[in-house]
Amino acid sequence: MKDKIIKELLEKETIRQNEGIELIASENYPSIDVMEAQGSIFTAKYAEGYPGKRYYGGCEVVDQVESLAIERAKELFHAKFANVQPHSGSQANFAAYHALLNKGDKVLSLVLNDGGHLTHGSPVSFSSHDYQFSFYPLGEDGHIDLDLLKELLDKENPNLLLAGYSAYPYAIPFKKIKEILDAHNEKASTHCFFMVDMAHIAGIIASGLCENPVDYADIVTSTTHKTLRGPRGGLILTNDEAIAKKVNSAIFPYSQGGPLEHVIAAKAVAFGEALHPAFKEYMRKVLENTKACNDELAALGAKVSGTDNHLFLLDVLSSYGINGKEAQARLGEIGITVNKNMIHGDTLSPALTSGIRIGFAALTSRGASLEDAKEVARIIHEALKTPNPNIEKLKERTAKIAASLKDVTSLQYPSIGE
Ligand code: DSN
Repeated sequence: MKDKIIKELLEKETIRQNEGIELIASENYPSIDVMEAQGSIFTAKYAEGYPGKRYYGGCEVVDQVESLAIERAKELFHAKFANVQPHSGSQANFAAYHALLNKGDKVLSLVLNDGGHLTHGSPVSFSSHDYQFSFYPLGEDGHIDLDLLKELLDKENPNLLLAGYSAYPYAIPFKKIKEILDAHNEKASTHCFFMVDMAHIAGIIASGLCENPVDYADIVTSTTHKTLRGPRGGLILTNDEAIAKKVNSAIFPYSQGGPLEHVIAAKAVAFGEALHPAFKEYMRKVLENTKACNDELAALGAKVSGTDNHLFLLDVLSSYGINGKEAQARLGEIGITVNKNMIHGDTLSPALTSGIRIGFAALTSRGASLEDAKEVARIIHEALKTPNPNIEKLKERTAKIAASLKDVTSLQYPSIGE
């Protein structure tokens, strides 16, 4: 690369990622094949429209790329229709709302502090400006309270019920939610659609290790770069042809222009990797590592959420008397990257928080073992339990784990496309 400044920054970031322990639950390391597709000449092509119906000439090759991505996405999630063009999860959610709702319609979504996403009705997001949001809280045990959800559905009579979250460590009972919604819809004056944002757990769903929301929801949105381990981008799935048509128009021409065909090529590669049986083994290891770290911290006396998926929440305020912001900074000093996160019933502001969110999708992609996951727990505990831990010693322990893991720029995963 000729641009010296960017080259240097790229090298710095590669070192940071290789020498650190990445525990942000929404991050992951794609394969070199995904990165090769994403950095390819497909970026030079304009292709407004959809395969076979483009506004530009010369789309015969990108048509094949996009069709392959669509077919693989459908196979992976057992969906009848897929739109692979959303530039991000937020764009996917924007289009999904537009496909199902009229401006001003009512949406029932999880209380944001309990793990929702900005596009799920935050006052600072378009979502709360275009639609009227009301919220269902989690039950006292931090799990979805189905009785309360039923009550709120009947009370609020929304046009859309939204499930799927950013910081929820437990299995989501999609089937039961759908049963409750069906019972509500039988007697309600307004039909309520069901939308699932599966961004965080897409990889777990693809592996068949939890319920598949595509079987129950009218629309499922996702990102492709979290547990699914693809390029940064979005995805929308549905089994309903009429909704699929509305989704396509909501993406192009309503909210996006030319699709990012280089990213769509990378999505096709990632779907091909996720369709390979080896991906299920990877995902099993992610779940095992996450649980091992959670359990080790619990054994050391820390207050953790427990986990059924790729993440858990550590209550640093109850466990160590510090807030999430301080914990994030302290762990950052020793080479462990996490994010501060609200926990259920949090009394601190989102800028401080009482917890941190810990996920193992990324570290497991680098080959982290159960022993590594337990050692990470012990390092976190040592780093947070006293105000003045031995930073240098803890840094050495983190560096030792990182050095034993695979290089983030050369990861290769088996694919059905081989
Ligand atoms: N920013 C993502 C997360 O960290 O969960 C959600 O899009």
